[in-house]
Amino acid sequence: MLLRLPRNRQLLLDKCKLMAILNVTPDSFSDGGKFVGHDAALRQVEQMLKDGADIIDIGGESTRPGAAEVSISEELDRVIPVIELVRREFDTVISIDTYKTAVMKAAIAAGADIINDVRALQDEGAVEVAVQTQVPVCLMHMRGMPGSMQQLTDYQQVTDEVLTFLTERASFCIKAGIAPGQIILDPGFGFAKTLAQNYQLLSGLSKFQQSGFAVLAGMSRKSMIGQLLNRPVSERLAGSIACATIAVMHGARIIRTHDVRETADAIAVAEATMSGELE
Ligand code: YH5
Repeated sequence: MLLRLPRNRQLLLDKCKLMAILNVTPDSFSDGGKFVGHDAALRQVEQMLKDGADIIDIGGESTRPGAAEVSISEELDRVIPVIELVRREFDTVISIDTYKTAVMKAAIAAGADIINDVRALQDEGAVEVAVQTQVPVCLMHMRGMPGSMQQLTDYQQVTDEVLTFLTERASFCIKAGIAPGQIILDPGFGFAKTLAQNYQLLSGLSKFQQSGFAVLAGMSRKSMIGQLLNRPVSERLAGSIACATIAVMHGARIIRTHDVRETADAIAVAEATMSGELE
């Protein structure tokens, strides 16, 4: 499996890759005022790359359950300068975490390589941006919007329904002109799912891999860990590592994480177990 990136680069998914989360919201890099601290963001990227990140996932809108929406211009103001700076300073792969077509377009022009969309390219014009630019796309499953989604957790069979949604979205994208090898599927842990449903999805993750598309899993610090273990966000590292390890064992090709160094170690152990690489 190989993702084709802009400017004749590529990302080989033979081994599981690490997507490091870079939140550029005012609360994450605040100088106390309106400005987001670009220096702090760049230093964090430098550290994440040293720790083993393969992709820097830049997001300007919190999509946590219950979070408020931000306007397009606010989101652009947050992410575009950071994408330009990261592109200029580092030779790394950049994904843009957005569901807004205008943000995708501007982010790719500023140097982003991958669209990471929690709404699976359902915004008007989003599929066309992916077709025109030919960048890889991560299609994630969710229901409703972040403000309301935790009321939308009625499923007959969560794994089958999420997989059906994602493969239908993938077919639609392929018909529109996106290359199948450029599509990544993500069950969307924590997005309109109960605790039990999140663990059903994790346990059934190999069904997603069997679809033939690359699979991305993002469970880092989420409430599926906090609720199960009764831990606050600051104490969810061990649980997050366990989730990442299980996901790799079930075929995930990209793990999205806040804790790069620790997750890189866990992935290396899981890969050595799976691949026979040491023989
Ligand atoms: C994802 O799963 N998630 S944003 C609640 C938390 C912690 C973290 C403390 N973007 C995903 O990271 N993109 C987000 O509780 C994503 N897959 C992909 N592809 C939510 C998040 C978070 C939410």
